[in-house]
Formats: sequence, structure tokens, C-alpha cells
Amino acid sequence: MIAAALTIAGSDPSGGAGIQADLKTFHQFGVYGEAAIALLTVQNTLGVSAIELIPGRIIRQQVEAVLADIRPAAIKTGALGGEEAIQTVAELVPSFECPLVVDPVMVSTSGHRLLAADGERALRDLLLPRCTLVTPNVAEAQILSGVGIANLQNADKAALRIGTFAKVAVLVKGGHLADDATDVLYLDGTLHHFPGKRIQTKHTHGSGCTYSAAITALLAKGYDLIPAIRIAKAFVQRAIETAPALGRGTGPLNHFAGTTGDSTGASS
Ligand code: PXL
Repeated sequence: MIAAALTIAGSDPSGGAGIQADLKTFHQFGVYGEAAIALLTVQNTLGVSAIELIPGRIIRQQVEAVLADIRPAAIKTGALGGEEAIQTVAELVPSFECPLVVDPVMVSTSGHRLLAADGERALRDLLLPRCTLVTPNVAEAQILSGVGIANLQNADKAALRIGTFAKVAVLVKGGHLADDATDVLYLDGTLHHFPGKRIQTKHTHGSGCTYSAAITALLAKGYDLIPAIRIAKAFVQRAIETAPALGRGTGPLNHFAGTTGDSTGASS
């Protein structure tokens, strides 16, 4: 039977980030994609011009409808918008009965806030302790940990701190680190490093969404966390390297990139 995965996140009508990136990524990994929408953005590759939050009760009803019918084998969250949505999802977690990946989206690639200030506390106190893996970028890891991050050692410290207080696995993504693009995983008291290539391109719109969606798809297929991260990272790297240069701003990745763990670009 085909595995299903659910994303609870925001809509990006230009198709490169959010729900749209998650569904394309699930599909590319051969996983049946389901999507509960937590907010709408009005945006294209040049930026976000408006945001409309979906009421918590509608988010809850979308998730409950999915859980009552086509049960996902893994779930991820993306942009949730604020405290109400985060509290709603946190309350639903005990009914998930599968891994939960939280991408703590706070700011869009173009610098637009996708989480109100009240949401940061709710994210840290309500949602993080209930997830399997949280995947902050450097800016988000700084906010969640209180550690200033300028290098890999700082990223290690931030991952350790978040993992220790929330008692979850933490993947601090190094894509924005000055030296290289190494990611740090804190898992059960141990730090692991995933070296990456720094790719010179402006087309990175939705790379965080795509990465966490790829991890979620692989967890839905039964992969353990470390191989899932390794394969997902190789996919995102290839998707950035072969980005189709669409749009007049920060363009999307190539969601048709190969999904195997090696770097040949071959599809599974
Ligand atoms: O990549 C973060 C992100 C998440 N969700 C939505 C977005 C973005 C970035 O632009 O638009 C809806």
C-alpha cells in the first residue's frame, strides 16, 4: 500500500514553498500527499504581499477529516501563523500516532514574518516538546535557543540546547552559515554532522519546506531519521543545483530532482 504523509502549513500560490512545495516533494518520493492549510499567502518569487490566517477550528476540522479517513504515516508542519494555530496543532498531536516533523517557519525567504511574536513562545512551549524532529535554520535556531550562531560550533551548541530542553531531535540547517552548509543533528544526546555543498545561486525559494517535506516523506516510508536526513539533504542539494530559474525574483527549486541517497541524480 502507498504511504501517505500530511502537511499542515501555509499556501504559496507561486508554487515554490509552503504546501505546494511539500506536496510536490511528497509526490516525488512516491508518497501520497495530504495538505491542511493553516494560512494563505499572496506571493510570487518577488515576495509576500499579504497573509490571511485560517481559524484554528477550521485547521482542526481539516486535520480531523484526514485522520479519520486516509491516515498519514508521517506529518509535518510549516508556516502556522500564530499562537492559535500552534495551540490547535499541539492539541491534535496525541491523535497523530506517527512521526511529526516541525519546520519552525518564522520568516519567509523574502523576509516577511510568517509567525506572529506570540507564536514563538507557543512554538517553543507547546509544539516542540510534542514533535519527533524540529528543523530550524540558523535564524530560527538562534531564536529558539538564545545562542548566537556564527559558525558550526555555535550551531552544535544551539542544537544541544534545543534538544535538551524540548527532549526532541533537532536539525539545525547550515545553509545560511558563513563557512559551509553543514547541518547539525542532535539525537538522543549525540551530535551528528551532515556536510553540504554551498551552492552559488539565488534560486532557493522553499528550500527549507522542501527539505523537511523530503524527511517527512522518507519517515512515512519507514526510514530511520539519520538515513532519511542524508537522502533528503542530497535531494535538496540536487534540486537547488538544477533549479529551473523561474520567475523574476528568488526562484523555486527543481522538484523533479532525483530522490536516491547518492549524488548521481538518479531517481529511485
Ligand atoms: O520557506 C518558508 C515558507 C513557508 N511557508 C510559506 C512560505 C515560505 C517562504 O516563502 O511562503 C507559505
